[in-house]
Amino acid sequence: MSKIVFITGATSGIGKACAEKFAAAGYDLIITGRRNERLLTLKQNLEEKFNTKVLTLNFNVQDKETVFATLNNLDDQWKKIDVLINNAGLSLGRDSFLDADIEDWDNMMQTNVNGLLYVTKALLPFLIESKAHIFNMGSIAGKEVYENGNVYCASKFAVDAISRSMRVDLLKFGIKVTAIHPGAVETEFSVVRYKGDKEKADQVYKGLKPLTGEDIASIIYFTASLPQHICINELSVTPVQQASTYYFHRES
Ligand code: NDP
Ligand code: 8X3
Repeated sequence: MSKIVFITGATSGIGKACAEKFAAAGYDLIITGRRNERLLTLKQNLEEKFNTKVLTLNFNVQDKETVFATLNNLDDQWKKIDVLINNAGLSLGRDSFLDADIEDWDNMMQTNVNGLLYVTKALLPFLIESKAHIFNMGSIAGKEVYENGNVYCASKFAVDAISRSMRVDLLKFGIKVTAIHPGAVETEFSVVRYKGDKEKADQVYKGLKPLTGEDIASIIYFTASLPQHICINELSVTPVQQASTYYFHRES
């Protein structure tokens, strides 16, 4: 029987790259996101290319009732989840405390923190049963704050704290918990953050060779493939031209 990976936010960027990586390695997949057409296209491509089984679940991770209703009703064949990748997340705006939009703050906290909690809590009986490996997508923004990063940073500090707590509370079940803390990864992240302003988004990666979703997917796959007795608790990973959320060595 193939192993099963459950990936939130698989419609783009890191989550999509994880889906491709794990499918290529023979996993069956449960992929989620709000953009259903993208999920269906990805399912079709992965099934054709890798002859793997893919279940798509189309929900907003903020929607507690739907998350629990959907995940509590998973068909038996999909319950033995070996790897959960809590990846869905976003940043909205890069404004000071004074100027930031409170709706953006709510959206980030409800997605990056509440969404991750809902999905994990709903799946927990299955994860315990299969001694799963949980990956939580943090950020270097969850390790140090930067100017105008305020609530995005707070949401990722929360992911860091939640990952540590999960590791302690789930220790007795043999569950592994790995927090991944990337620096600059070129995905749709900055286009979302700057609300479609592609020019502003491109500036984030100017003069840099940023990480790709595939880079992070390879790291996650490697970490998930280690022997059962080894757990990498957390990984901080940046492009070689980035030392922190603030220090970059850009080529002009
Ligand atoms: P993308 O914008 O490319 O992908 C984000 C994914 O999250 C999409 O699949 C999106 O799917 C999903 N998502 C967002 N909001 C929701 C929601 N409310 N419900 C369900 N799914 C949602 O960005 P990345 O791949 O870069 O981001 C993935 C994770 O990595 C995020 O948690 C981000 O914070 C983190 N990260 C990114 C870094 C970067 O530089 N790119 C660096 C550090 C961390 P859909 O819109 O279809 O719902
Ligand atoms: C994304 C990395 O530095 O843009 O989490 O916040 S950063």
